Amino acid sequence: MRDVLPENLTYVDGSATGGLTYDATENVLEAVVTLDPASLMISDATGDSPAGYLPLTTITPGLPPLPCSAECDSVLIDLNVPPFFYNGQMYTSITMSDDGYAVPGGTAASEPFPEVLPNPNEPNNMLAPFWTDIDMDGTSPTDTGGGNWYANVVTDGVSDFTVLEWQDVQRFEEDTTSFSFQIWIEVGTSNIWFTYGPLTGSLDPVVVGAESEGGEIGDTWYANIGGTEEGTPVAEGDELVVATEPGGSVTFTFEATASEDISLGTRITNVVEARAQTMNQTFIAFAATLIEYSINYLPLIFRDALVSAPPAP
Ligand SMILES: [Ca+2]
Ligand SMILES: [Ca+2]
Ligand SMILES: [Ca+2]
Repeated sequence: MRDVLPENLTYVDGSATGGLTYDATENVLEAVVTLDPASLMISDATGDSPAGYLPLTTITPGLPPLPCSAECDSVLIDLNVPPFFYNGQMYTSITMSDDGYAVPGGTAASEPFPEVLPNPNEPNNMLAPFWTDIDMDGTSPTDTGGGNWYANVVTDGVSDFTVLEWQDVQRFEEDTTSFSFQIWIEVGTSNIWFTYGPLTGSLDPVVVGAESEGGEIGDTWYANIGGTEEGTPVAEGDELVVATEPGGSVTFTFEATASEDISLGTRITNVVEARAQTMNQTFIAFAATLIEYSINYLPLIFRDALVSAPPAP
């Protein structure tokens, strides 16, 4: 962080806080600080999710599946949902992909081939309980594949949850497979879980993970790509929690005095440059202060006005 003081300001000695130091020769305030990175982690939450895997059609008998295309493969569906938070941001929409992931805030990117997360390749901001090439039951009478997707808002009487579900879905061209899993999002919070029902078939390939909006941070709970595995394979009954922590912050303050000859109506603009060493990016911020009044200090004259109490008799 670097702040070259405007010429008509004078730094007040000793007033800088937050790790700022003042260099009088250049009239500049500078600080280099290390902030806690933001984090996004998936952990075991077996027994701690709202209801584990609970088919939406069990909660609401007769609930229709979400609409789909003739093939119901390589499809995205945009859903408006009650507000929730993910990685420090509020969202009121989410896009589901047939391929076992969802994207808070939406995406136009459909990607059947899973990659270890995080990954800056599109799609980003992924919540991926079971990313693999899924082929569901489409509207065409000759369509291959199987299974359906559902979404609903359910309540346990205390909290409301947006639940996204892939039910008995097949992997593309593997008609003996059947996978059931859900994303649970507690409305108005950042509480997000992945829950798993029956998973029949090979886990190759599949990625279970989550990542941030730019794909910079994230976590992979399990990946199996061409038989190369990392993490713990998911199984029926598993419950995972996706936890995000926003990054650290720092506040700098200092005082400065405007020079005496500054005229009313002058706007003092202070420009601050902040650079993130890891991102190779520079951010500029500025504050403009309008001088609207001036005060003339009158000399104060102290007189010897203390009156001594008369001595005790
Ligand atoms: Ca299909
Ligand atoms: Ca990505
Ligand atoms: Ca697919």
